[in-house]
Amino acid sequence: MKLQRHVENPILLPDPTSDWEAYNVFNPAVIYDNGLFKMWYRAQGLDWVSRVGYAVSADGVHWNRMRQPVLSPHDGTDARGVEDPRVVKLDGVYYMTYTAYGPKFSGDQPTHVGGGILPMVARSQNGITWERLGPIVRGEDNKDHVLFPRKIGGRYAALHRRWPDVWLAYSDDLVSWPEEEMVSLFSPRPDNSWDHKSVGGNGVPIETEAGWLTFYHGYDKEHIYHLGVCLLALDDPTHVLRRPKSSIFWPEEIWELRGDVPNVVFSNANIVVGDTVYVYYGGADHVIGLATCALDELLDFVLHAE
Ligand code: BMA
Repeated sequence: MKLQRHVENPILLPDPTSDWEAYNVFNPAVIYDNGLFKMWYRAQGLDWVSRVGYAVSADGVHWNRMRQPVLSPHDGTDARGVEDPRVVKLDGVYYMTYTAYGPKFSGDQPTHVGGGILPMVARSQNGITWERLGPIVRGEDNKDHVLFPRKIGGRYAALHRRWPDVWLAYSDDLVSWPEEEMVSLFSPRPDNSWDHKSVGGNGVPIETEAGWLTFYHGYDKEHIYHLGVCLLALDDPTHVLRRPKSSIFWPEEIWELRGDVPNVVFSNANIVVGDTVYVYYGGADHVIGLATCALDELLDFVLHAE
């Protein structure tokens, strides 16, 4: 099982005429909303600070982008950038999870704890103006957080990456995420496999009858990023039902092997349109690609592969 690259890849490139997205565009969130593909993507320009740009498309391949970013650093906690958006629409409201990158903070005090990142949640009525709700947790190396597309047991749920594992967290209001309820789901695999060194969640988990079809990324000791899938129980996603050993995507094209960071395919979006899964990803932290597969083939793989 392997995702198929789109023939028009890469589908979004940096814009040399724009100061904020001149160098890199990568790691986009995408949703399919009222017949329109909507993309929020990470961009870096002349100051190397990450911002989030916005683009729309009728076919998921050709995009019209806004001239200005829709999310930019706003205070000391994200002075070095807002990174890796993941977006879901819940009850008519857009929610974005993204990584705020700033100086190293613990609580309100600069410190050496936590790598200087905060796993943030924001909300928007129109996808363009965003209100920040705050981080899931503070003072630790935590990112790759993504909301489930509906409440589970009456509560909001999110995957997050508390290094080196993928974890689950619950919340009543998307602001408070009780520590007592945080649970580790899975770890890097203890052999020489593709996800041996690090793992993290990708796009919004896909609800199927068999469980939450969940994309994740990992890398090995050579630091080559792969994408894989697992299946989490619908009512209790802390229960990992299946986690096939082989990955389903890895860098092969020149723009995935070489760019700003080599050997990276990094996805924040795996959406289902019709019977097809569209996986959007950053290639080498530099450009954006699209790869697809049939949903039923992927389900067959996650259910039956070794
Ligand atoms: C991760 C994230 C991604 C990036 C990847 C490879 O830690 O920061 O944004 O694509 O590294 O550089």
